[in-house]
Amino acid sequence: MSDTIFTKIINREIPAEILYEDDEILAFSDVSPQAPVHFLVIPKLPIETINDIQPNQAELIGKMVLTAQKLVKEQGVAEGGYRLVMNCNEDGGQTVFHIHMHVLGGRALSWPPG
Ligand code: DGP
Repeated sequence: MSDTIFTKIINREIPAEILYEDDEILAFSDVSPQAPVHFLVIPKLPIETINDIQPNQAELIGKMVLTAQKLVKEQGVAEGGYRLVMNCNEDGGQTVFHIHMHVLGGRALSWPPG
């Protein structure tokens, strides 16, 4: 798999507003925010799509959710509510082929999506 823009963010080759980092996970603000709070949680491991997640990566995916949970508290939107979104492939609207969880909050979000 060729590097995506997210590998460049992990490697600090391009700047991003980093909110959290450990050995396996990175979280940073989305460059094109769709809500007052909009950040991305990614694994450092470059898994292309949700379709490519393996059973032995279940803990890693769980850590993405727990990272989102920690950060929404810090950002003050945990109680008001928020949304976690993972887009997959063309119909899902995926544009960066390194899995990522969008975390959106800070306003009422419409449902269903368009
Ligand atoms: P998706 O459409 O689900 O693949 O979302 C990709 C998101 O990545 C999109 O909301 C914009 C964000 N994004 C793309 N390029 C960059 C970048 O260079 N920096 C940051 N911070 N976010 C980016």
